[in-house]
Amino acid sequence: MAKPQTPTDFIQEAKRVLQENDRGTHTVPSGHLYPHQWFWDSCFISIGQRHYDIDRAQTEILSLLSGQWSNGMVPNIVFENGISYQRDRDLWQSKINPFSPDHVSTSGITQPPMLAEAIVRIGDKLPLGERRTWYKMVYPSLLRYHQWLYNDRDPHQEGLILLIHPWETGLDNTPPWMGAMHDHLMPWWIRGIERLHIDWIESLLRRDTRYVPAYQRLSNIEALVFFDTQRRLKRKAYNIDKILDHSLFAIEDLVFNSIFIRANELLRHVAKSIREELPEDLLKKMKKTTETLEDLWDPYAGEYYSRDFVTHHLLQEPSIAALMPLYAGCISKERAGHLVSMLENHHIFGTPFPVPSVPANSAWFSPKTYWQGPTWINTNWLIIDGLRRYGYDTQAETLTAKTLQLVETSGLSEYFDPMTGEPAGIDNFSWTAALYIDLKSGQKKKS
Ligand code: 9WN
Repeated sequence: MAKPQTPTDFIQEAKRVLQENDRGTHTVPSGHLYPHQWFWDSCFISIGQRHYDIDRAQTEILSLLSGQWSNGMVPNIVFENGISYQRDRDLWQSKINPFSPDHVSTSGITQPPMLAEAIVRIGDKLPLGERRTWYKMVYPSLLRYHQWLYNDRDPHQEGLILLIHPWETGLDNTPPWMGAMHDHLMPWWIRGIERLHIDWIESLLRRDTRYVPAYQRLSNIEALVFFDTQRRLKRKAYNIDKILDHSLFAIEDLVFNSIFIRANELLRHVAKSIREELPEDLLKKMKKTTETLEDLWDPYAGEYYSRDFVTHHLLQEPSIAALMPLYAGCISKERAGHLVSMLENHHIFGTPFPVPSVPANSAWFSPKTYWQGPTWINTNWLIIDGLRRYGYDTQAETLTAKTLQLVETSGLSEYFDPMTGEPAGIDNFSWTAALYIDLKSGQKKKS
């Protein structure tokens, strides 16, 4: 492994990457592989930018919100203009939905609701008056986004938000989703392609495997199902009622709902700071979401899982999602203690370079395959925050130190091998750089 650079150099290096990926009003996750603006990436990116350029951090979020739909949906991708990106925009054709914005092209699905966190973290860096101005500016969009999640994605008012595409999880090929897919969600014609071993056809259409070794990414079959799911959503013009009649995926995702519970708390905080009253019905729904997280607890396995929206069966494939209720902050101290013991157990999440996206003792564990084993800096950041909330300061500091050291040693990569610390995925990855800056700044403040 490369010799660690000194931390001061490394902050500069992280800023350099963010500047290189800066497109003026937004930052792309990485120059070639991800050439557009992504939702939760921009939230994490702004959390780093706020330490050295608060205006730029605000612009990052405002630029994301320029892609918000008139029904409140915040899309996972706001597309770059220009002829070379026509194919990406055509894939989605989101203009077929009457709520999509006129002036900018976007995808038709969302991503984990990190918006409230980004807004508040930016607010924390502003003097009181400016903070209130900032909150007033973004509050209507934030509120509409949360309302849209309830209106569109909790159709039976059960409290949990359902997702309709693996891309919405942010953890694309995570085992709970891929398990369900291989078990019963695969379209017949894709199963045929799998049996005939002609899935290589898909590799001709993919961008990712041009930049990253194929063994580190989704399989061709998985990618084919992703594109087919996306095509079905487009056919239904991204209209949820029509989609739910014929949907492939409808999953109440644990990561998403944990982040949403926290985001609801932050929305309440923003509203209170600017003396806005949240609508009564929304407050009730928010309370219900918090309570309903407990329905995802499996007492036999001693773990939280995602749930199938239709059957209400828990998807019992272990993944890093298990730790996200720490970030949600609404579980009992006892449950939190149990999650921390999983985090520290060497056979589960306590690998040499933690935290793996799939526990080491799972049959799915593959240390360099995208969301099926590697360590990602954004999930570490969420876990560190959750540990602090429950008073596990020593564990939070240890994980912070390990995360910073991993990045200083292996570089600003997309993800890392949790056993060897080797870099994997694309390099010069924006959220790794931004969250490095944020974690380092937090560490400095403490010392
Ligand atoms: C699809 C941009 C995004 C991240 C996701 C990550 C990956 C996209 C892809 O890259 O997803 O949205 O092409 O695989 O899984 O978390 O936001 O960095």
